[in-house]
Amino acid sequence: MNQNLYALIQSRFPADTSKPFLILPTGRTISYTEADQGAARFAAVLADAGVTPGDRVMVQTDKSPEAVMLYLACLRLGSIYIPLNTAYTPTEVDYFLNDAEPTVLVCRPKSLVALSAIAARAGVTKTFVMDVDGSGSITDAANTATPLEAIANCDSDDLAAILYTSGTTGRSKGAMLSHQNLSSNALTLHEIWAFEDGDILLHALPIYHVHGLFVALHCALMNGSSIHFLDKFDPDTVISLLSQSTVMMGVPTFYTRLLAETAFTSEVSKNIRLFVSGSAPMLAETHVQFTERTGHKILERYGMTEGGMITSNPYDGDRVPGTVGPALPDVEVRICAKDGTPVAAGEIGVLEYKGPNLFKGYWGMPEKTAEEFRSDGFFISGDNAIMDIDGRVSIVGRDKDLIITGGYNVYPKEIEIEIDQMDGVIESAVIGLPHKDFGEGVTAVVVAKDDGGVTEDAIIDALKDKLARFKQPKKVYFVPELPRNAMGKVQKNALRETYSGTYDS
Ligand code: MCA
Ligand code: AMP
Repeated sequence: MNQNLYALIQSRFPADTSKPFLILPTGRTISYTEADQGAARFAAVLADAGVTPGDRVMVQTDKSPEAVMLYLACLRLGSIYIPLNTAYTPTEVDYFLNDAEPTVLVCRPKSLVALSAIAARAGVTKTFVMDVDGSGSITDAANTATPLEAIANCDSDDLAAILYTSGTTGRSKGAMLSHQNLSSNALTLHEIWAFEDGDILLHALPIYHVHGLFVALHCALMNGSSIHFLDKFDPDTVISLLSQSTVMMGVPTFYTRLLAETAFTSEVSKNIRLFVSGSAPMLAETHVQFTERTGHKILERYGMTEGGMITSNPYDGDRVPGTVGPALPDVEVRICAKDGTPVAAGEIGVLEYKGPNLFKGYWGMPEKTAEEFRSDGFFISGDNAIMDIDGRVSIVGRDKDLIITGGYNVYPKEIEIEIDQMDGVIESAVIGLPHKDFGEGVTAVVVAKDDGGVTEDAIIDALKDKLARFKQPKKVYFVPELPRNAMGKVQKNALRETYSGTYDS
């Protein structure tokens, strides 16, 4: 049987494919038939540009129906889809291009000048553009192409996508996700979250990360559902569409921003069957406020790029604030000491997991991959967790030096490397501090040379062209020296304590 995820998606189309698949706030609607045909046309364009099964297609575009069709086209063709955060600068994209060596790049028109030379140097054979509204050279070509209806025959281990995730060393790693990784997770989530006839998804997440691209989109596709498809999260638009939707998924920032709106009431959310949160920890107080305001209990789940969704609070049964629920039915989770020995229920350790959702390793990094797997195939997540006697998991911290800001991961090392290279800087430590809106705010603590003349503005300015905006420090502190322990390691906990109130107001 063809394991291509697109074959599964197609098998789940609604009986009447004239049903809306994507509904935009502008009133534009894309039916399932149009999406399927669009995918076939984009597939034809990619094939024409020389893309064959296993080839990479790198995409840095805004969120539009055409961007979704392009993703579906890549699946259909058996090529490997590589979405990039639109906030990444050309310098960052340069790294991804050279690492993944895609055959085709699709970027925004405004990035074309900066990226085409870089792409050509990295061996890209064809660069297309796609604009905010989905128009552009690739769409023009698709509009006149003869649809490529075939669905490439894939084995379950064949790669469907590579998603880049930053690393503790500062170098991003491409997580290789197979058709089976994606389809198993999609089917499991569709089932345990009880998707049903008539469900309509409210989709305000970006589509270059697991949450928006796979979790949200695939659940709707497994259900043949319609999606209210927003180009970004905007509280007013979300509130105006809640009454016409039944499921919404978001990062905690979505929910705290909704709670800040007086128009967000139990009345406007009464048709919602399920609110899901993940990608970052949700404060217990947010859960409580949300229930008080709307009567709904947000279902919190836990996942990561390398494994999609791993645990979930139950659909029926207790959704406990501060916990992320038990392992998904087809996933094994254990909590271990550093040496890989499982710890007792209730004790803190590092969460490890294994299952059909678990990725195939990091692109071109066999050693790095090997370091993060146990010999029995479990993956070491780097998240500190506790599992209670009933298998319910709580994420209590991180073993990895990672900041999560508004649902985006930022590895301090990547920023420290850049700051440390600046004239007038001796060294730096980048930390995440509690932030009302983003959960954590990226903050730099810098040791400057005596008369180096470095200022906060100069540091932030120097990072502008190098790092995506969400990675740039929202605040820079200067200190004479960094606190270190006896081993010489910077004590980031001490820094976090000292500056904890930075974003209180
Ligand atoms: C934007 N900014 C940010 C962030 N987003 N800064 C820190 N963290 C962020 N996440 C910057 C902007 O560049 C801007 O800078 C300033 O902050 C304010 O922007 P604002 O307009 O408020 O931001 P926004 O456009 O409304 O975006 C905020 C957002 C967005 C809606 C929370 O970041 C978002 O959609 N996040 C979702 C991320 C996500 O999908 N994560 C899932 C990863 P300035 O004004 O100074 O230029 S998948 C994952 O983690 C796993 C698998 C899982 O479990 O799901
Ligand atoms: P990413 O690399 O973007 O896939 O982010 C994955 C990381 O997000 C995980 O390793 C966790 O640290 C974090 N994460 C995801 N969901 C949750 C959650 N519900 N609670 C706490 N942390 C979470």
